[in-house]
Amino acid sequence: MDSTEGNHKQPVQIDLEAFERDGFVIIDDVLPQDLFTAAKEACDIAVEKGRKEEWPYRRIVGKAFPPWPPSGPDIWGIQHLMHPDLKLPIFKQIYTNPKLLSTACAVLSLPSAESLQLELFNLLINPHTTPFSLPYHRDTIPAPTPPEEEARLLTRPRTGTQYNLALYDDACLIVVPGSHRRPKTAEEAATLKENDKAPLKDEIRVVLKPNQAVFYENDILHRAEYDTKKRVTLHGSLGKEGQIERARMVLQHGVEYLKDEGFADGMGEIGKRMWKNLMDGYGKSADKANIHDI
Ligand SMILES: O=C(O)CCC(=O)C(=O)O
Repeated sequence: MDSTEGNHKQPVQIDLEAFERDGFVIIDDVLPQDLFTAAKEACDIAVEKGRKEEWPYRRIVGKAFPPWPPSGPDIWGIQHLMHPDLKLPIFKQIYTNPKLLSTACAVLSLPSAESLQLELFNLLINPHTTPFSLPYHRDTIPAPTPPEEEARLLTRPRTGTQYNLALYDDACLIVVPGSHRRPKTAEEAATLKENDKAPLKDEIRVVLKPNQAVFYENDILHRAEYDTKKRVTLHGSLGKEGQIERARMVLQHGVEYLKDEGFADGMGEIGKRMWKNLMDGYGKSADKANIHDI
């Protein structure tokens, strides 16, 4: 199986100006039809295993961020889709889909997918019975960070990207366009101090049709609302090769399977290279302790 041979260098046209300005961009018709259908089938299996507790790595309703407890009232995500124990190797093929990789290269200004670092691949789903929502957050900047420090952290060079690829209609993600480039306004800070799930001025819902993906800055101000309407949305992250900090963040918690020498077998040359880039970065990391998740 190799989904990336041959056409991985085909550039994808994305509106980079909009991405820089708004902090997100939507891509149409991501997967070829046969892979899109196969992705839905594989996700059905993964979701069923998650709901039946046959798969232990799940996002549990009631908790927004990792680590998640082993069980709870309901689930809103399935973690580690590329884990060999899940026995759904098609997720490796989807993760290395040329259009996804090419979009990541465009966002990260990389010449080809050989310069990408393999990271995480998860699934965001609707809770079955228990509506749930996430508070406003930036993925790598804690909410209480003072505005000056928040402003400084938001000027760090972009080292990775992430996306939501919808397999069914999805309008769960809510973002404040442009908020990846500035600290919270005084009004936003005051509103969120009262209620960290309160609507903010200028927020919008990111509405995705099946087979559309949104690539977004993980430090954009965002929240999410999950009702019980069917949601099956793939959530992946990719880094730039040589990003030692990101490699450490990916590999620090419970992802021993990624370190297995045979992990990238069957992923094709590009997938193997991306995996090696991750492992090389991790190998260069001196201190593998006490860091946050991405
Ligand atoms: O469900 C979503 O689309 C957003 C998830 C999210 O914000 C997160 O995992 O940090």
